[in-house]
Amino acid sequence: MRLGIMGGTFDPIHYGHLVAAQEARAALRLDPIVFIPCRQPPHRPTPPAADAEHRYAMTIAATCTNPSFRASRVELERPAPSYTVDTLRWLHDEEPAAELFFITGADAVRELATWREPERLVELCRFVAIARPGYDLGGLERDLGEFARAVSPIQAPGVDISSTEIRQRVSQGRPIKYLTPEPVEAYIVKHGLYRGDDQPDEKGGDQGCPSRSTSATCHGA
Ligand code: DND
Repeated sequence: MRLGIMGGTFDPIHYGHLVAAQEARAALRLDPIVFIPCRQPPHRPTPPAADAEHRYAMTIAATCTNPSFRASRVELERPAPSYTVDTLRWLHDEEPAAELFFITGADAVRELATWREPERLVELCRFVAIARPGYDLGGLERDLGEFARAVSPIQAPGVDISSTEIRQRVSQGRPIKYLTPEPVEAYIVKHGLYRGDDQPDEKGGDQGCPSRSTSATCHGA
């Protein structure tokens, strides 16, 4: 099995993440691809805007129509911070015969030497670096140095969407339609995420939102 892993904060997940995963899947014949929202990203100074359970529910909402995509709670079940090396060790133990491929933006993988236990990381998996059109792949190899051998760059269509922009748009009352799948948009509205005010959200409410039990039925990651 060639197992793709898409790790992220997913605050919220959007079409940029989904296109990147799909391109990696096609280019390297990966199946399945597991989306793993982190509890607390180790490299960000501030905590995510949305609670980890909300980010997980949105990840399920975005991925459950693709038979090759899964969502996993593995990093939600561990205490923060969510180090990738711990997740890869766990996956390696769970699926010893699987080849592991960690999918990440080319910008993010440039910082690989600063991740926790980078030498162990490159033993456990191959990194798939998603390069958008115009990205200088020569520069990437130079910056990666000794780790370049563990990275497969692939060119992907540029989908210029960021979670930051989606959060800003929501807080300003601007549209996010067509930036993220409709069920994610509906989830954000329903739970009042990213509004930037103090209104309580409806987490755990009874109005038909994705719950843990329906998620498991949908995905079983
Ligand atoms: P992000 O916070 O960048 O996630 O975290 C990415 C992953 O790296 C997480 O699993 C982190 O735990 C892990 N990490 C980072 C640094 C250190 C360590 C681990 C460590 O263990 O020491 P986002 O939700 O912002 O983005 C998810 C992925 O999608 C990223 O790789 C990002 O570059 C990529 N991305 C896009 N790709 C193509 N088109 C777009 C994209 N927007 C984000 N529009």
